[in-house]
Amino acid sequence: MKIRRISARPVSIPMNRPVITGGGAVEEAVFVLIDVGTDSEIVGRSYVFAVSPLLAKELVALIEGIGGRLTGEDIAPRALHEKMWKSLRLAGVEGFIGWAIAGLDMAHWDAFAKQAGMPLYRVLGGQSREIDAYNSNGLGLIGPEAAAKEAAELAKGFGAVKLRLGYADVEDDCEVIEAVMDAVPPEMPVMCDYNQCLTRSDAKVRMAAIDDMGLAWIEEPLAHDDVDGYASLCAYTETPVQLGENARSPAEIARLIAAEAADLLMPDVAKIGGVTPWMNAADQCAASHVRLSTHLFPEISAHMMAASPTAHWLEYVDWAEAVLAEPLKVEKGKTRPSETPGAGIDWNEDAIAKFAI
Ligand code: SMN
Ligand code: MG
Repeated sequence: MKIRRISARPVSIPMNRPVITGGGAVEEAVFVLIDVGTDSEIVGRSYVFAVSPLLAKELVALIEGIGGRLTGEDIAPRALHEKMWKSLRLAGVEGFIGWAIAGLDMAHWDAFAKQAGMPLYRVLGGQSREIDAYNSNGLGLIGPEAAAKEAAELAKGFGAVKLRLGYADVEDDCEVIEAVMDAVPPEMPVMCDYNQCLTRSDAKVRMAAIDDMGLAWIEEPLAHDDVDGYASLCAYTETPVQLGENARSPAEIARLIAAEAADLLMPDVAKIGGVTPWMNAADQCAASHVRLSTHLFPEISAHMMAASPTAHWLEYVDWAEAVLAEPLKVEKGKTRPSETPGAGIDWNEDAIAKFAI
């Protein structure tokens, strides 16, 4: 099965609940939808999150440019990943170029699994299993009353919720944590995310205040690449420290593990460069007995989690749902990967026409 055509279409989907984090706001969900056509009927599909609307056009150009150079190649995802990586390493395969490679890699895996007639998790050697899912929609910096109301709604049908922190004062952080914990069912895990907004000294103060509040994890309190800062923070914090959504390669995951810079890891399939490097990172977490969660992209992430021995929590967001034919279902806090051949990504073309940029 050979690659024939590539298309990348930007869409902007209004969010049900904008996410205002301590590290920046996301008010509309801008995605680039990728179709890799082949010389059979099979089309490999995936999407990447452009984060900012400013970046959609450039991401489309990179995906079509990098993907276009693979015309005529066999759909062999690992070999194609190596090819893309080697052809761009002089330019640098991190950041934006890496996201384009990741989108193409995800579409290649989708096509490869479709050709095998199997859901992606089986092609990765996994088994269908229940995966714990937390609701990561909303819960931005909206104050204790609004956060409590939203948390009660978001907790329905989910195993946990995650709130964003980094209010002006540490007392505000504590107040919101208490309000959210009171609003969700007793014993429901509550995660929190600082989105890299604290300095080392701020972090010392905030960690001291929130460490005994019973949070399930504290995510990205420091700049994501402050490996030494994280190593000492992990040593003095009782609550597990979660990190990894900004890892740009499996090598970065290896460094975080070696430095004991995180108790838990959650690589992002796009930021790390695709399914191929994500599974490499997952294997390192398994080898080092580190619990592994996902970041965004819930549909394809469910497949990768089903093939990951230390799978922990799947991050559920509904941001791409409007343009998907079959959104991921979460019931009673659990999800499973889709059963149709591929990664479970199919388009709702009417919605795409409506949200096209
Ligand atoms: C997050 C990432 C990207 C956009 C909004 C929020 C956040 C998360 O770090 O982990 O969900
Ligand atoms: Mg995060």
